[in-house]
Amino acid sequence: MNKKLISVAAVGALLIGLAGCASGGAGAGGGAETDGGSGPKPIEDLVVGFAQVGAESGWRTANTTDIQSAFEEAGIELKFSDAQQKQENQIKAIRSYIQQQVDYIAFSPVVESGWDAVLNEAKAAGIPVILTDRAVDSADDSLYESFLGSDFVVEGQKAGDWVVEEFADADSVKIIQLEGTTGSAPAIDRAEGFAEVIGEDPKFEVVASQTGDFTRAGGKQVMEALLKSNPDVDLVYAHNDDMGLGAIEAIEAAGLVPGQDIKIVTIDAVKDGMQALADGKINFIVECSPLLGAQLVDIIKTLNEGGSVDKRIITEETTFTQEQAVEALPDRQY
Ligand code: GYE
Repeated sequence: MNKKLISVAAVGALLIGLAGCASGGAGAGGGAETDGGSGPKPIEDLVVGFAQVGAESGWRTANTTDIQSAFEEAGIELKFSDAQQKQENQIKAIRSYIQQQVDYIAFSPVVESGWDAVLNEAKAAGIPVILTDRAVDSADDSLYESFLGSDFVVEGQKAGDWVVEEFADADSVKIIQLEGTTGSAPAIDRAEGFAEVIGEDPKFEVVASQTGDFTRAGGKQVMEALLKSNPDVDLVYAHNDDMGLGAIEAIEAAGLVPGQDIKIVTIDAVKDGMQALADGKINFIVECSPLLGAQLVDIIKTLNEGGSVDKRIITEETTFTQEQAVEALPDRQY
């Protein structure tokens, strides 16, 4: 008898769902409806396309693993592509997701600009887009449902705050900045936040600033060259751990002691970075969390149920000194 009641209820729900579909006129996206006209699509029927930046850093691989396992756990099908840090590859991947009529598209834009055309195509196809990790500079924010990720300006400010304190007694501080991918939101914002803070005191001088493209090899190569022209540098500010780790190799190869002769501050706090911090080779790390998978799944579930999500969802993060890294390392997941 109980079973019967449940099945009657289920059929009822199905009918309501179907009626909703008919009156709501479900588009290609199905789950895209925000007019409340259609019921939620069963989770197991959802298909999400994710266009990843690449595999340039420890942060990125941790981010990929986290996203893939969050979707697997939720039982939502995830189509995944790796753009190898090229915008044209990401645009191609997004276009292919549109063609396949996925229910949602999520992506981490390799650079900030140049997205309006493809985002308009997704909009026209009725497929909602969620930005994860990195922002776009589109003036029209109706082109995406939400932007989930860190506040990179604040991260740059936190790095700057540490530098101001660390060098409180110094008369002059020469700084090399290793920038992330040119034109990417984290490279632009981390430079801005840092410059804002150190710019308040003229004793801080950025003697060289170049991109290492967020990779370890890039950080090493740039640092090797910049060390030759700036052997008296006091500090390296690297926009991510990997470039800082590359810089450590270059500094050691030049016969200097990283963390002592040249201080190093980085952003991310991935395991290799934390290990170098605990070992005294890096002096301070500002955390940037790659664990965005569960929140991305939540956003998709909410939209699928016809709910609304915040346009901007900011990740919570902390900072680490060398002592704090020693303590945190044993439990660090990535
Ligand atoms: O800091 C870096 C990665 O976009 C926040 O990209 C991300 C950055 C991260 O390559 O390691």
